[in-house]
Amino acid sequence: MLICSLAGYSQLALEDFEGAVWPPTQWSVYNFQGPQQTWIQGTVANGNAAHSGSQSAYLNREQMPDGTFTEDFLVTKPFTVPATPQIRFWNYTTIAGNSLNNYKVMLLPDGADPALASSYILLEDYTEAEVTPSALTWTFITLSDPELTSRVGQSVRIAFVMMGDFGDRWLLDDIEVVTEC
Ligand SMILES: [Ca+2]
Ligand SMILES: [Ca+2]
Repeated sequence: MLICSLAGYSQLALEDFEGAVWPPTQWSVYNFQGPQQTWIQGTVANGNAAHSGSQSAYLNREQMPDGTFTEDFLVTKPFTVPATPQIRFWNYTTIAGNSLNNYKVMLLPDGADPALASSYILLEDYTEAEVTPSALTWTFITLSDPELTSRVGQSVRIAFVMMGDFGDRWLLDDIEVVTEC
């Protein structure tokens, strides 16, 4: 454990979305497709779930023209990739059964324009059953990826992306990037 704790470059500190500012400082929200809904602060007071405390990140579902899909990005602040990096997050969907959304974790390389969807590199593509086997239950996901590992010491950002057509709603909480021990 001692070796692990000393191995660190700085990492992405745990973001619990409990702050008053939305999005959290240096985080970004991009609404690339689907004009109505975007990532907002989820609050228990407004009927949204939270894994920690009383707030989370929340993206509602949106009706789209057939054959087209929403594309909403929640992007972390820049951080230096630590040794043996692992992305960790808790997530939650709200409707039982597969609502056919597509969920992605993507990487924004150092110096790339965060306002362009084409700047991001796909790390992992999840079906709804993979991210949340059960609706209305918080599920913990860990992701280690060679693309991220290849950038140890570089400043990057991570994007959480949902695509869908009136599928499910997605909530995220307690996101961090750490050295895997
Ligand atoms: Ca929280
Ligand atoms: Ca569902």
